[in-house]
Amino acid sequence: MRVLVVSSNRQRAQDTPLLAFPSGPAYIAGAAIEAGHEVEVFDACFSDDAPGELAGRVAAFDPDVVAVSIRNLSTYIRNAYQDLRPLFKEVTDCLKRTTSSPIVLGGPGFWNYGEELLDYLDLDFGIRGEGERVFPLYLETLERGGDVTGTPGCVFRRDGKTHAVPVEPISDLDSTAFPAFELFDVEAYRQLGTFPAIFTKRGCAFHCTHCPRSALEGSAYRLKSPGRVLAEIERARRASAGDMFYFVDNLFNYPTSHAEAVCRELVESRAGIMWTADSITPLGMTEKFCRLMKESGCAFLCLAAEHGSESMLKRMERGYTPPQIKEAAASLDGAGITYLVTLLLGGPGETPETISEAIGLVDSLPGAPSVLATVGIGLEYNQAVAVEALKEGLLADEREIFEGRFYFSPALGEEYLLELADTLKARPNWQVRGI
Ligand code: B12
Ligand code: SF4
Repeated sequence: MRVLVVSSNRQRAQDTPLLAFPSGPAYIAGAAIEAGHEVEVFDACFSDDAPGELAGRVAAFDPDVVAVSIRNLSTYIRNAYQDLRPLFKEVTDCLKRTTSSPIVLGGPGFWNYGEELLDYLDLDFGIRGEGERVFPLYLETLERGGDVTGTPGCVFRRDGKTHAVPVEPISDLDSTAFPAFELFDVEAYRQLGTFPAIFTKRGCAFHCTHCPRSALEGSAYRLKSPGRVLAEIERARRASAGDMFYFVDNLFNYPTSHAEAVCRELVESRAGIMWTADSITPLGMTEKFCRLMKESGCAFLCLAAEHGSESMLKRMERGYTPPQIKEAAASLDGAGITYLVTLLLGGPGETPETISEAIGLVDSLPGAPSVLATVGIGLEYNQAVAVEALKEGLLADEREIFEGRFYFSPALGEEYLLELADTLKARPNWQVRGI
């Protein structure tokens, strides 16, 4: 079948210091190619007239099915809030006008908000979860005229009701298809400062109160073998994806033994690539391990400290203490790895005192790291902070979350937040978002 994969994300460098590569679309495009389909992609990110160009592409390619990947629903930054859903709607409305072929939704945004997105976009079908297996399965069912509503992870509307089939996580990630990075303009992304994104595992063993990942992906790790990670990188390089990669695991360095094995594979095979990762937990960051990361090509890392106050780290269920953040920073600095520290301030329990503790901790870190501080927690489904917001009466109904809502600790008044913004923005190396 002719399959058009649309990457609908249009957040560019001017909107975010953290630009994303369309790796979800690349993985599902790779899976469809491996299953024998003819695949083209449309990447809305670099288009000034996405609906116009998409209409042209649909006319030229005449797809039998269109897969639309939906990433983040908003910027998740209170003072730079942008609701991205109308941009997705522009894309899907254009498809509805230009083709009668089925439209299937998927991607991280759809994973958590499938039902709401079908209603918002007025569409009838999408698939939650990892697409490498289920997307080809869906295509095969569609091709033989079978019932696609049995597809694992699918959400569909029928007779005025929405139905959801449970997600089936992929247990053997090594057996999945390689991502088709060659279908994307890797160079354009590189110029905006981001790189082909590869993941070495799925799942997360932590349950941080601001994050839905373990609820969605499961808390058991599903690992790619180091050999498979290397093969993915080599395949991507042959397809001109360049020599710089972004590991996009929830936490690249946890479990540490797996990250070590991946790094050793890169060293022993003399892969000669450079890489960075989002994100790194302070846990297990010995200097020996940091040296191994450096030797394997690590160019730069994002140390996701998220706080520096002992009580807040506990409350956020981060699983480490301020001294462990300091040790990790010392190891990175000792190994000569440049790093950025992230902070996530303003959650339940936050006070001006705990914020001072966080600033004090960051000030004490070696290597003068850059700091990216986000103030205010973007609420999400499957997130403990949202449950707290409901309890505190800050949300009347959970469904408000789909409209974009934030949590700010009631102990931080607007006046204090304005002052905080002035103080933090005046600091060299700090980027402050949310206030
Ligand atoms: C790494 C990462 C980043 C990196 C990206 C680096 C890079 N070079 O790409 C950085 C730090 C830059 C980043 C930034 C942001 N991110 Co981010 N990021 C992630 C993370 C951890 C992994 C994303 C990834 O690449 N995964 C690997 C790919 C292969 O997986 P995937 O995209 O999910 O695709 C799979 C499935 O979704 C599915 N699929 C995808 N498309 C389709 C389509 C169809 C039809 C089907 C059937 C299936 C399917 O199959 C794919 C293969 O398994 C996710 C969390 C997570 N674990 O998913 C958050 C996540 C995507 N980010 C999120 C957010 C909020 C942001 C920011 C807005 C943060 C901010 N405030 O700045 C920005 C937005 C940036 C932008 N749009 O440009 C949220 C989005 C929440 C939402 N529902 O809206 C997520 C989901 C985290 C969370 N809270 O759960 N991010
Ligand atoms: S924030 Fe990171 S470590 Fe914490 S639960 Fe989410 S993915 Fe896991």
